[in-house]
Amino acid sequence: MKFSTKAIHCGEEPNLKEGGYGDIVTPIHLATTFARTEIDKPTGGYEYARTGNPTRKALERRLAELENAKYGLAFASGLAAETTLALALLKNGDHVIVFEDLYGGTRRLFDRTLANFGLEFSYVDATKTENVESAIKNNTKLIWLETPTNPLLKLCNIKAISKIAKAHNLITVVDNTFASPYLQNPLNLGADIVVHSTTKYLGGHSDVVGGAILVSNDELYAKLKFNQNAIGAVPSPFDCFLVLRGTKTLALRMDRHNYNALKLAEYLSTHPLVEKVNYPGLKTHSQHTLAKKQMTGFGGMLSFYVNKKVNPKNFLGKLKIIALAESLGGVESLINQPASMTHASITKEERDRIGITNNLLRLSVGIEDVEDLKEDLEQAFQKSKLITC
Ligand code: P1T
Repeated sequence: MKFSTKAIHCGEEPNLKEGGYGDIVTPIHLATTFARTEIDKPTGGYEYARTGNPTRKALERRLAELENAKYGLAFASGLAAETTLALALLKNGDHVIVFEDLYGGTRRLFDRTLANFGLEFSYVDATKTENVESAIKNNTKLIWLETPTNPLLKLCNIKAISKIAKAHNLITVVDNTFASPYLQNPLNLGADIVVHSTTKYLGGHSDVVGGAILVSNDELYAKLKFNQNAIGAVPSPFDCFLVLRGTKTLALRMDRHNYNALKLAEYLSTHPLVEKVNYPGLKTHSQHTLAKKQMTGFGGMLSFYVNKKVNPKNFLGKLKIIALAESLGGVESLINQPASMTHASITKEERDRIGITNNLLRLSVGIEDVEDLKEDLEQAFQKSKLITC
């Protein structure tokens, strides 16, 4: 079955058997508990809704299919998924190698919460595979990658890094939120685990917060599944329904996100008020060849540095269609200043070192008419241009 068909049908086949209603969409099962006729025979396999419920099961099966995984696990947020993963697979004294450019909230979770439990994190520039290999220590257990990264749209070579990880018996995790499973499937490239913030492209409409873990290894799954229930950071049935609904149009939406983002990246890259554009679809992107190899499209996210002739704060205030807001991956275009918003929890020194400066703006390109988006950006540039004599 091809992606678009799987995205509509997998996980919610209508129940046409005796007693079923043939619902074409999965019902929102609100029951917190499930009655049984005998003590050791849960009806339909469900006992208590934190442990599992039919709406969540439908979502978990669908997400697993979309990532070519054997198993799917849904969570209350992307960070809930990440926390559960870390607590399930790591213990006091373990070391994790992390791609240094990544969502600020993930870094905050690692440095300010999980580090208190004796986990050690090293941040490396994983655009160069050899940097990952040379960071491996005796206590390294896991490699954490985001690709493309948030907010600089850098890539790392999933296949090459996963190969190194396997040789050292390490687990490779890829946060695939920016690409979505439509554009990239890390498990096919050798990664062990995929993480998603389903709040973004999978939900797609900025109306639900959620997360997911996709995995094929039985042993890793057993630990993750146990901790999904033990920790309990699970999504509500209504939230599962919203993400399930979102996935049905993922392929259509991503095609438009790709198209619009490339158009805007091209427009911005020749703009006299723009210093640099980060978008893997541009031929000038230093990893364009890798992007073509490991992705089937370049996605809806881009970031750019405005030059000294524009005050970024004024520019953001002049936009009319594109909303100034955190988050990404919805049908509507959103813009943000990572240094003061999504990545504010990283120290200024570290932000400057990585390249997250005040003139960096991140654009989540929506699926509106791209001409309207271009006009919106242009009028904001003109109104925020500093007049120099
Ligand atoms: O917000 P939440 O569903 O908990 O997901 C966290 C998360 C994980 N991974 C990536 C790559 C992310 O971008 C995020 C959340 N990011 C934003 C809210 C943002 O505006 O970048």
